[in-house]
Amino acid sequence: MTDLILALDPTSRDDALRIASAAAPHIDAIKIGYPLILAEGLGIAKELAAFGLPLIADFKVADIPNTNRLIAEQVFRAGFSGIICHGFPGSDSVEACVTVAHEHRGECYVVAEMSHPGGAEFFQGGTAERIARMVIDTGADGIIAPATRPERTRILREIIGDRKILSPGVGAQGGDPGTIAGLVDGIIVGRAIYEADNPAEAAAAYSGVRTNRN
Ligand code: NUP
Repeated sequence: MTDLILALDPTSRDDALRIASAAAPHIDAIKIGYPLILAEGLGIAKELAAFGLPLIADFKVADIPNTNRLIAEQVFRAGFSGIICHGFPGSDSVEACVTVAHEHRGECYVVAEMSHPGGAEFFQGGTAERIARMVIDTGADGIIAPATRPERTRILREIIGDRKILSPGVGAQGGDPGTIAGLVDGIIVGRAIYEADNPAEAAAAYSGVRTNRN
């Protein structure tokens, strides 16, 4: 089954809670990051965790191991169940996030290749593949790989085996849910749900991917 993960990037608490509430019956997890947290504060995490769904912190953490550890501890203390970090700072930095995540029975995902057009500039040419191998070596739970380039995500799947792939880029960035769903464990959808006239209906439509995992 492919999960549907709502990327909740509105910058007002009221909009975020209204949309999360409408979408909740149709989604498997919520992901928030800088837009909502910088606007409304870290306390929003506890309010969203109350929906009873996994809550992923998309901070793309990318610092030295000690700072990554300090950041990850705040993330899990705030009520998150998962964290996204970058791989390019090195395996020791990733390990710091993985260790804290697992101490809290949470998950750590590493960005292997980004979904926007510029994501092809630095992540391709072997980097994404190296990061995917690092996920195996560090015991991380999975990677973030692009729905906008299913052919790249297919290559990364061969490297990471049954570790998870969460895939942004569906909807607003042009990725097709039907094409990517069979390759990944979760699709991440933001604007196509939270900017829809009827977010519940949009979430229900994207939740069709749940039947598509090969
Ligand atoms: O490579 C990535 N692409 C991406 O869009 C890694 C991400 N974490 N994201 C995030 O996924 C992005 O920051 C946003 O929160 C979400 C996609 O949102 P949307 O394009 O569906 O609105």
